Amino acid sequence: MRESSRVVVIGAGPAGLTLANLLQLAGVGCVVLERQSRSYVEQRQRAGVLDYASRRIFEEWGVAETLLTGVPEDRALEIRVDGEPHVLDIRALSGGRTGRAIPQQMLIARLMAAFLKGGGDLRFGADQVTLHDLAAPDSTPVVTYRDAEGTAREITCDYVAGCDGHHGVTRTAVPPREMTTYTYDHGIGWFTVLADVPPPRLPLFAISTHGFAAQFPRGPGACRLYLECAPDDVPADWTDERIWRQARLRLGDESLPAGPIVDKSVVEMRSFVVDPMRYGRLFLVGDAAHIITPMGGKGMNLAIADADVLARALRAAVLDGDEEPLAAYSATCLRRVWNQQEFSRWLTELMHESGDATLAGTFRRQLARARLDRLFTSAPAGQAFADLLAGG
Ligand code: RFL
Repeated sequence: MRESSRVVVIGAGPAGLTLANLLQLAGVGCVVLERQSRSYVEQRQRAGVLDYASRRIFEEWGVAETLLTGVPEDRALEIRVDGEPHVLDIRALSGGRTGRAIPQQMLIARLMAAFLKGGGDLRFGADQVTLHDLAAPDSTPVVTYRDAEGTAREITCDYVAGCDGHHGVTRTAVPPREMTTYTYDHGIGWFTVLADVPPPRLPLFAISTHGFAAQFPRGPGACRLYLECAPDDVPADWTDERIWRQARLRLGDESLPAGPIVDKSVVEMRSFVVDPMRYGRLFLVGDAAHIITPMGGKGMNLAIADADVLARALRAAVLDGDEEPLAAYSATCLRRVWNQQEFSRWLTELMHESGDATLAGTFRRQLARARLDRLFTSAPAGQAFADLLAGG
């Protein structure tokens, strides 16, 4: 089966579905190929905060109402130090540049519904996706795959968007000599659970000598807990009893209610960036090009920001014949990516070293505590933090 499309988007996560919607709004034709089923994609729970920069992207494209109606503002957060609460008023510190607290799967479901309502072509169960002729000077790319019925298909296109996450296939189509890869292991582990218990009033970071913990709302009746752990821990090391005992101890809240745990995993506390995020007519978007630790909540937001830059560049290339924005795509995105990697690493150090002295010693713990104190007492320090949370 042979067909053609301007753009083939590989992957229907936040990157792929944002890009697909923006291309549809721009009048640029695309086909989205997703390996998994629709229900799998709609139920995958991960991030929970859309930052201000992402909200602005959806506002600028005129889809904020469709995607964000009824979604609460992410207006403040609590940092609890040895059981003592400190509330940062992010709305005031950022001058009103707040994000929205939206579970990733809710955003995915809304993006998918909007794309399909607009007549979008989204194909689930696409297996064995393979890219050909990405950088050939005298031919255009071809994407081959097997559809959900097992039929071999072939799509000729002008551009391919690799939105297939960190373990996808598109990045592997790039010859290693064409890309520089940067990786960093943060040397800590994070054990995370999703639990059906009432969420905290505010997103909560907790610092104590027992180790770092965080608790974030994920909708009205659920929360995500993160617990610092040994880098080689596996989920089986964490019984439900141990999870709730450690959560209560670290959050300094003996009355924290336990409840059903619906998912347990160990998060890779590793960062990864490729440069450039382009090879010929293939453009890597989101986790396919970079991963960041969940500290700071930037993974999904970087994916949305990349998609915005690429959608604008493809619109210029396809509708106006102007390939300059495409030439600038990688550098434009990487500037933001490195800024957010720095923020995430800074926050990781701050939150972990101020509690657990076995990580970097007691001197570094005192430095981290001084930095924390500055956040609570210095308006410019609080504003700089809120500015980074806002993204951009
Ligand atoms: P995704 O979400 O991984 O989507 C990629 C899509 O591509 C599909 N795919 C393929 N399709 C076709 N052919 C192939 N060969 C394919 N291979 C893969 C996949 O099925 C999938 O549908 O990447 P994308 O779109 O770049 O989005 C990235 C974000 O999902 C990611 O950065 C965040 O979820 C990271 N993250 C968090 N980000 C935040 O901003 N805030 C958070 O609080 C936050 N918490 C988290 C997280 C990620 C987590 N995990 C499990 C990695 C918490 C966790 C536990």
